[in-house]
Amino acid sequence: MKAFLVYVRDENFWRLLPKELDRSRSDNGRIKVMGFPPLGIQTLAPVLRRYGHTVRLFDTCHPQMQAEHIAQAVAEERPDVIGLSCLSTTTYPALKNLAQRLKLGAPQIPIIMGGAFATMNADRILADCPDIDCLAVGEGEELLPDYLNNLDDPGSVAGLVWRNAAGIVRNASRPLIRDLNQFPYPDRTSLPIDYIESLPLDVPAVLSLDKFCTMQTSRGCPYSCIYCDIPSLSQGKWRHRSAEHVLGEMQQLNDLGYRSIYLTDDHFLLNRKRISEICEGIIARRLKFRWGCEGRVDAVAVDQLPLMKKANCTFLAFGVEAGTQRALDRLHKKQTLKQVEHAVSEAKRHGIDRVHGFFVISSPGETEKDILASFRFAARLKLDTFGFNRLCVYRGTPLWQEYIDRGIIDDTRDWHKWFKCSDVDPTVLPSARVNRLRMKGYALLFVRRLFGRPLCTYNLLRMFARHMKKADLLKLLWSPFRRRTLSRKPDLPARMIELGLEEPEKGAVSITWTELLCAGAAEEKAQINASR
Ligand code: B12
Ligand code: SF4
Repeated sequence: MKAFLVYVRDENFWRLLPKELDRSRSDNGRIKVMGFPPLGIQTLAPVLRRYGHTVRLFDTCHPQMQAEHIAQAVAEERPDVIGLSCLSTTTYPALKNLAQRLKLGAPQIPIIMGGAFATMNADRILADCPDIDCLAVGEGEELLPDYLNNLDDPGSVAGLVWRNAAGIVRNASRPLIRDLNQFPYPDRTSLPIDYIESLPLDVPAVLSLDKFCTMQTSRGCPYSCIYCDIPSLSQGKWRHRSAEHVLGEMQQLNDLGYRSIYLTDDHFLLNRKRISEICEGIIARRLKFRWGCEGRVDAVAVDQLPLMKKANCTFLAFGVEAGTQRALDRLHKKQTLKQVEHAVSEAKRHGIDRVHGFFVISSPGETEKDILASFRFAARLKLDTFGFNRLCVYRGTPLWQEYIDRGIIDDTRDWHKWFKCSDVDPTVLPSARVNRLRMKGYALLFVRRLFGRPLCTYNLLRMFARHMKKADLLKLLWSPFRRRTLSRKPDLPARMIELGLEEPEKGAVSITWTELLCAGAAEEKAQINASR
């Protein structure tokens, strides 16, 4: 069988490398894109090939892989199946347009959609989009080959949601894959694209021009932060590939010339023994790339940091999230400010080049004081880089469910949307105020950084300046103070639209006794911590 696998991009998270930054000597016909590779379809392609199928990959960031080109390739090559993949809610409109275009040209070729958003919303997508024939719920490595083998009998494919004459059918669910070591390594060569290590920002912030790719060594996370989809996607479990299997892939990447690797694991830092086996393997094999990963501050195997540094881990990103214990508790983060401080300072002490902090502001109940406290906390930490995003809510997260329970979201009408909490939740500061506070916070942070850690700031700017035009560097520095314009703004919930509201109604929520008591306890805890 022949399958086309298409990764549909969200235009806010990639851009072509500007010509003047392209220093490669040879024009090998590959284009250069600032963005992460489409690891989902890269993972699925070799699995299908192992079963004897032919696969062609598309990534819509390529100028020759736009809807019209894919439609033309479909018409010429007549694949047996088209698989569409996207990550998040934000890409659904683009994916729907593409499905419509492809269906129009080849109505008889089945279109199957997969990915995190598809997994969370399978039935609704099928009801909403007649051009998609079926949805893959969960991991695709076993499901997709099974589907290709049973095109005439979709009812037999566990994990598939599909349509028959009677309506939408949800087959029995497919269990999570137990043995992640059984699959071939992802195909990183057949797409004619070099992915450039960069920050997905609205200015071209190139980090290096070394050969770069992503890799996944484990899946899932056992925690349950209220804004995160991972616990439901991974059913609260953390599964991992063996160190040996991971090292085999790393060796392959090393031999292919990759010199920078980013681990997209939800939580890489969970198992000390595994971290040390991987690091020791990298050192023993003399692998030449540098690598980075994300993790929680409480689980950071602090005693592994020297080994990680020795194994050339140069980037660590922590989910810091907030600078008050009250906000951390409200987010169900299950970490303390002390743990944050400890993890960040240990990472710097052991020589990790760049330590990044992810922060969210404007979470439910957060006050102006709390938000500014987060910026002050960030300024105190030895972080090299940081990002302060406004908290957003996506379907499948505990916060989405809370908003349904509180009457803010109508799941039947709002399922395909995402919201900034400050746009919809009456217990969150209004968006305009949050934006002003964010600018104030950034200004505070910059001043403190500039005067408090001038050498570190200089080195950081030098790193960016290596691959960026001066004008872009200035734009980057200025960007926190500018209004970021996403090409697609978040919607408002159906109920607010009906009522003609542009801002949530203040005082519309009733706070329960439990919430009151918990908030009190958290406050107290923060004070105890502060007094130590
Ligand atoms: C790396 C990453 C990013 C990278 C982008 C990577 C890229 N390729 O462009 C960056 C940092 C840019 C990013 C940005 C965003 N992300 Co993100 N991201 C991730 C992360 C951590 C890992 C993705 C990954 O590499 N997975 C590894 C591959 C192997 O898995 P996969 O793609 O899911 O594919 C498997 C299955 O889904 C399935 N499958 C996939 N496609 C298909 C197709 C078919 C036909 C079939 C049958 C099966 C199938 O099979 C594959 C193998 O099992 C996920 C979390 C996660 N664990 O999924 C969040 C995640 C997908 N991101 C999320 C979000 C919200 C975003 C943003 C909106 C955040 C923001 N506001 O800035 C943006 C939107 C980006 C976009 N739409 O392009 C949410 C999505 C929630 C939702 N309901 O929409 C997730 C789940 C994180 C979370 N904490 O909840 N992200
Ligand atoms: S935010 Fe991080 S720690 Fe929290 S549930 Fe998601 S992956 Fe786990």
